[in-house]
Amino acid sequence: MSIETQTTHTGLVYKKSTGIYWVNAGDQSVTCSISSRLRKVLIYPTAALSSNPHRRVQSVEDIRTVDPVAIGDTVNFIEAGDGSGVIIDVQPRHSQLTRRAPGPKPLEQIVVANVDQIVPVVAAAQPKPRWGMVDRYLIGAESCGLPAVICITKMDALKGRHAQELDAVIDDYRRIGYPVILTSSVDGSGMDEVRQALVGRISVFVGMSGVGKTSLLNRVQPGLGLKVSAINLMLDKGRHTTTGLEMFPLEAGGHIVDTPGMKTFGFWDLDSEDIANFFREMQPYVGQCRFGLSCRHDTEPGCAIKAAVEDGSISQRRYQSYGFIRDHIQAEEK
Ligand SMILES: Nc1nc2c(ncn2[C@@H]2O[C@H](COP(=O)(O)OP(=O)(O)OP(=O)(O)O)[C@@H](O)[C@H]2O)c(=O)[nH]1
Ligand SMILES: [Mg+2]
Ligand SMILES: [Zn+2]
Repeated sequence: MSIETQTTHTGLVYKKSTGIYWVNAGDQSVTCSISSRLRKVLIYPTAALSSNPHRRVQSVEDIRTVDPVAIGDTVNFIEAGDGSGVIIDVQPRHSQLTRRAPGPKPLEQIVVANVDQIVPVVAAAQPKPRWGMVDRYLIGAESCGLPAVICITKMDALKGRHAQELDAVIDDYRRIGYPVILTSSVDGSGMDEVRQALVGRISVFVGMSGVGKTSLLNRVQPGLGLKVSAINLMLDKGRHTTTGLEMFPLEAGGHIVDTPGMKTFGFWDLDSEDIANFFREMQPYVGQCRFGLSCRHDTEPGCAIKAAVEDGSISQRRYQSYGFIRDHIQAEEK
């Protein structure tokens, strides 16, 4: 039977691994591949495929890194009848969290589609917090127009002077309007607050390997029984227990996407001069500097953002983080 004469179904992509997509359609789960037509159309929507054979070959090569179908997508698919199917279409997204796919080629990767909020997860200790990564996720959220809630895990493992350092950073984030939830999957603290923040929404957990994303999800939604494992404390690094992305329904309503730990979070389509716009406390000062929009907010005289750092309206730490990320992107642009 040809594709045109078969009935199409609609469902939600809730899990995927290379080339395979698990689609939930009502009461059934269908394992799908994607049609090659869909790949080409989505990768190069404006390319005339038949008139440019070289480009066509190129697009097929690229598909391994840029996937046209993401977790959270609503898709139309054709069923083969044995629990498998072929995705032929992706419905328009209301949001997406994107990043630059890891690797040398500049390619976009959609981490998750139709998500309502981003939840950067960071451990209070073991591994020690990397706030620069949290700032990167927040830039990702701001640039995609999505709200973020910061979750700090392993509060039970926090000791001594680190507790004071942590308090100061938490204050920074709360002051600029990001909710911060303190949790422990060992003693269960903060779980009601996390559940409340997640209810009725589609959220995605992002963070380095070993910070406790999956443990938190297991505790928030008992019964999932997801695999977690001890991190290597000698190296103070995680070791990637979660390997694929998957979306889980929450009993109270809403969904969580658990992701494997990310070593980096590269930006897609952001220039170094855009970055201050996505530090929400800096954004109101953009354009107010003596050199206007060409100010890098670095050593220029009359910089409105630096003045705000000096009078305490913008935190030193966030300003340093801004400079570091801006310079990093600028180095990549060269
Ligand atoms: N002390 C303490 N340990 C925790 C807590 N949450 C998680 N852990 C431990 O941290 C380790 C890593 O937890 P995971 O939940 O697998 O971390 P993950 O962020 O999902 O890691 P990836 O899947 O690799 O990205 C495990 O040994 C957990 O038992 C916590 O709240 N307190
Ligand atoms: Mg995990
Ligand atoms: Zn400036």
